[in-house]
Amino acid sequence: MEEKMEQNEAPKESSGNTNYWVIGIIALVVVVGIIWYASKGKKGGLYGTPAAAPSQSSQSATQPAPNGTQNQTGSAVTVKNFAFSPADLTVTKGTTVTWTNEDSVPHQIASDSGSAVSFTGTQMSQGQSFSFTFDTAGAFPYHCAIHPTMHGVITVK
Ligand SMILES: [Cu+2]
Repeated sequence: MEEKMEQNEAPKESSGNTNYWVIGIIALVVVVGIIWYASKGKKGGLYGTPAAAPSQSSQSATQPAPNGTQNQTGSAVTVKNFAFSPADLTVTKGTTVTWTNEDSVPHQIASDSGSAVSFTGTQMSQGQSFSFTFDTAGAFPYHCAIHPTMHGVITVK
């Protein structure tokens, strides 16, 4: 009987100690939280608006986004359904334009006879591509040598 009494009392004491620990830890967390929040508020007041610093990155977002994701430094034109997409592409000087044929029939990029820059590729089967780097500013019309009704323009600035 006496042993049972001792066993019952023991958990009571330990649980009492545990409660003190929990209260102490909670109090510590609250105090640290208040100090952290106060110091954060002070910094914001001293240094003004910290959100103004990283606004410079939005200025360089004028580059045309390529259709595909194959080449990072160039621009992509998709040849699909007997059409160029985009048919009118504007790039900066030095940009490599890559045409990729997604049709089951072959296509062939060919600059128009009046174009100041000549760029004519070989026949592209499905999945094949042709690349040309434009180093001269101007508007350069092209077509498909196999299907003369397909037209496109590369504008270099
Ligand atoms: Cu074609």
